[in-house]
Amino acid sequence: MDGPTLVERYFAMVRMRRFEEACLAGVPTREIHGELHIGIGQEAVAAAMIGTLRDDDALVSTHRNHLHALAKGVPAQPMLAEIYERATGLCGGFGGHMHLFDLERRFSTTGIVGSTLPVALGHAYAARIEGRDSVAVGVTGDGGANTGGFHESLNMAGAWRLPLVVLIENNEWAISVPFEESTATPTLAERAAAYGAWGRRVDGLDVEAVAEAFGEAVAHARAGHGPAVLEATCYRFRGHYEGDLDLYRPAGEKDRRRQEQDPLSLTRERILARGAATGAELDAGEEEAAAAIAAMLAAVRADPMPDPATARDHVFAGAAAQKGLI
Ligand SMILES: Cc1ncc(C[n+]2csc(CCOP(=O)(O)OP(=O)(O)O)c2C)c(N)n1
Repeated sequence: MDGPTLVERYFAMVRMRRFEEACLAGVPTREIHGELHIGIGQEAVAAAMIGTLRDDDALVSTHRNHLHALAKGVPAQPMLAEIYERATGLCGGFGGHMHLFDLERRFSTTGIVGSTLPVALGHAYAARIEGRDSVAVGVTGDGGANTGGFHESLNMAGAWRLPLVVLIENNEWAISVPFEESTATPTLAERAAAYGAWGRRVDGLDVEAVAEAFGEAVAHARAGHGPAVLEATCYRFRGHYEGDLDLYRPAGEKDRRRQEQDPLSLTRERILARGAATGAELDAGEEEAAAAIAAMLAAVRADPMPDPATARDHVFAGAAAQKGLI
């Protein structure tokens, strides 16, 4: 398969995990306000996107967005600074964790469940109007797949053959609502048929399987064959948000999943079984990733907070224009 090697994808997953642990450090210290949604356990899905998307492809993500941003190539330090609400952040510290935005890489997020897909649809339509062969990826959870925006976007993309790739991270839970109680069919991928879309379900813990399927979905959309729906099954290891008591899932189930189905451990085992790297090489790379993220966190913590006097500059278009900001 073209693109990054398994070892490279593994280290991307390790960096993602260390990055999110660095975010977790800001919750008890109250450096991060509001809800923080972490994707620990879902790294394989994001790491599988690396190497397939171009800067001119759009990626629109959800409230659980850090891993997707890293996969799209959004620089980690300004991202961490944005999550830590610093002036050096991607959006000057005014957006925070749920509103990451990178114009250059066409990456954006929304905290409104289900609204990633209409936004991605807009990017897909823009590519059509501008005659570009870019695709637009809209990420949603299994809960978001049950919103009107999911169906309306796929219907329009199907009817107009727009290059929309819908990536569903089916982590089995929408806050406290289990997947099988809210969905009539055993899979979400089978909905693709209703929209004339390419559709497939894949094991979202298997980074190589997701990379292969994602590559196929993007190629389908880029070739002008219309939308694609890729459902990646996975499991969220932490509560819905930091602060969630998470009493709706049996503790035993969570512990077992963490032990047996951690995508990082599974990928590491595969690398060792194949002899693609030695344990010592992996240990060294892991230590390097941990040190790099620790240094990044220390740097971000030393960064200034935004100047409160500029707060309104980002609220009203008139004020922003007057100051030459837009
Ligand atoms: C329109 C809207 N309704 C409700 C919410 C509250 N809410 C935030 S996340 C969430 C569940 C999302 O579940 P899912 O799409 O499966 O994503 P996951 O959190 O599992 O990644 C809900 C209901 C919201 N943010 N927006």
